[in-house]
Amino acid sequence: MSANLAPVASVSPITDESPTTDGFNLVIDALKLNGIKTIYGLPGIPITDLTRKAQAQGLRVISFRHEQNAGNAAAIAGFMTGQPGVCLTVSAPGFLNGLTALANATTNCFPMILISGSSEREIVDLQQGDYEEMDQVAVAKSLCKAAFRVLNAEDIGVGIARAIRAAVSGRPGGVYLDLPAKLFSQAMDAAAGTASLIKVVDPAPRQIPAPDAVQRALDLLKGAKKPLILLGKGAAYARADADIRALVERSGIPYLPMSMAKGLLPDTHELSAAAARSYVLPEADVVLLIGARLNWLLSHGKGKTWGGKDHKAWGGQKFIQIDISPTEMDSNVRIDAPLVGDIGSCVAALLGGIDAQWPKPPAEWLNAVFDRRNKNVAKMGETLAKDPKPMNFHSALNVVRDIIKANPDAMLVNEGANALDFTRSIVDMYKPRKRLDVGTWGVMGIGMGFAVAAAIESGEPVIAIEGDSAFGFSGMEVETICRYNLPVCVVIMNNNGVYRGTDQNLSGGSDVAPTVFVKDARYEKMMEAFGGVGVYATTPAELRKGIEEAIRSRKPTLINAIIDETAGTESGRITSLNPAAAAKK
Ligand code: FYN
Ligand code: ADP
Ligand code: MG
Repeated sequence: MSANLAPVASVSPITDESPTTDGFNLVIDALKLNGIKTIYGLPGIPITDLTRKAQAQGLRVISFRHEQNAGNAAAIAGFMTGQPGVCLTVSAPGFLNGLTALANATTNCFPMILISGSSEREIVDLQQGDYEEMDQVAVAKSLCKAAFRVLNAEDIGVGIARAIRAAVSGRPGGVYLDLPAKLFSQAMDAAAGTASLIKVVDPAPRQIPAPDAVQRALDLLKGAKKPLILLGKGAAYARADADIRALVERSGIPYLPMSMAKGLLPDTHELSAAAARSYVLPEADVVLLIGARLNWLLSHGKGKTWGGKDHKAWGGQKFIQIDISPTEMDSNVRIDAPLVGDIGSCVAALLGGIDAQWPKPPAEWLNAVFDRRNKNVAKMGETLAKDPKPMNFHSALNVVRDIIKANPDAMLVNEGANALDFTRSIVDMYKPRKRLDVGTWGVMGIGMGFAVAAAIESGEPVIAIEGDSAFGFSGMEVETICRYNLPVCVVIMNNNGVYRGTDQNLSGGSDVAPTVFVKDARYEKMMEAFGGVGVYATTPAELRKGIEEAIRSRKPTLINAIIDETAGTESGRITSLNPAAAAKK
């Protein structure tokens, strides 16, 4: 047990006179003691009363229509706040519905705690067929950082403290906490109960990098002819915004933001190389990774994307990697200068070595990068200026681009294939942690869960740019958005199907192709059904009016943006991952 934990009080015998508490209250008190303000969940056996009592005692309880969406909300609340987001579900099936979000949180390094009620241990373990019988801890274990079960009321304080520490310390991630039904009604002496709770001290301790590791990184960076900084969502999560900006600006090194790091520095920053991505990756000689992993999104740090001869070959770059997880190093290619520690401390340490004498990168490199970038930006400008009929992704997203520029505090949620990829490169972000998307897994279904949490945690208007397919995974939550009257504007890029709406049934039979949906579906009526505003938009002007009005009124709004059904491409920009295409690589 950590020295930070207060000793757990022994259980005093309960007498008729002494005030008592119970498992319900202790769970609520422990969460409140640790600064948790919101529970995202779905009531039912055995946690219905927990949701009622939590609400009665001042926690905000947001009830969803499906646990996966509640889980996604909790996970992104964790990313946005740095505190674990809490999702509460019923036993077995509800628990399983929450697991996709828990696993996604772990994969993305978002701190989250999934708390599920569970059935009687004695019956579950003898497999006697209990109501919603399942060994939930065993199932959760492989999908999260840690899984705990609390059997006795006096251990609730420890259970919640351990869950919080596991979720936020080191590399953040998902944690499962199993609370069997019997626990909630267990009574104990109130004073002993209070004494058993733990307010976690310093839940995510700083991890200071070793001085020799800092020097090694500085030496490598200083000698670079074509240096590049790569910012990942770990850098956004770290909340070291000012120091990261100072590192980029003082070193004068061009930087490339990963999707959820967009806005950490404004996308319009003069050192941004985002619009020259395919140029800088193979050309750079030293790459400083800050909270970004060399996973599939970065082609594993090798192959043609990095200038390698074939898809497996090293491109010749040297890597410096800042990460809190020591075992991230060398996971894909050699890391020449590993810098293990928290991003805030590592970046501050690097800054200590970057003084006025620091050599700016060679002008030849900077000119080449910025020429390429400026050309791409100009080309994009020409495309965005067009007004094709019907509307396409570019002309629709040009509107969103203007609106985010005018409302830089607004939150942007984004999922889909083409709807995701086009939004990422067209819509500039200006502030950190405003862009929330499908992340490391490319998971569909995060949309409405993320939108709900984004509105609740930030209080800002939320614009959710959704592929019509992506929206379908969580669409029922428009009722949740209306019920809590959240300032969410959902924009569905409706091209009648997955990728596009034009595929044919290859058998010639009467079923439509697997990727095709009902033509001209009226999604906006779903929002109207629950009292929100529905807009049918066939032109950029109608779309603009709809989003601007949604931001002004803060009313739940769904805009059905009718996009040319031929406009999308298979899998957006990751067509190469389709097996037939991958086999040819
Ligand atoms: C970027 N670009 C721009 C701009 N920003 N051009 C002009 N102006 C601006 N502001 C250029 C950039 O240089 C690239 O062109 C291109 O636009 C795309 O940029 P992006 O998005 O940064 O790069 P890319 O190649 O798409 O990135 C690879 C990736 C990304 C794997 C990191 O595709 C990604 O995050 N994908 C997630 C996909 C996903 O999860 N899908 C969900 C499943 S869909 P070039 O430099 O010319 O290349 C199921 O089917
Ligand atoms: P992206 O997908 O944007 O490239 P990833 O999710 O792949 O980002 O990488 C994020 C990385 O950031 C992970 O390796 C994680 O360990 C690391 N990380 C997260 N928070 C911190 C932190 N506070 N300090 C250091 N590293 C962190
Ligand atoms: Mg579509």
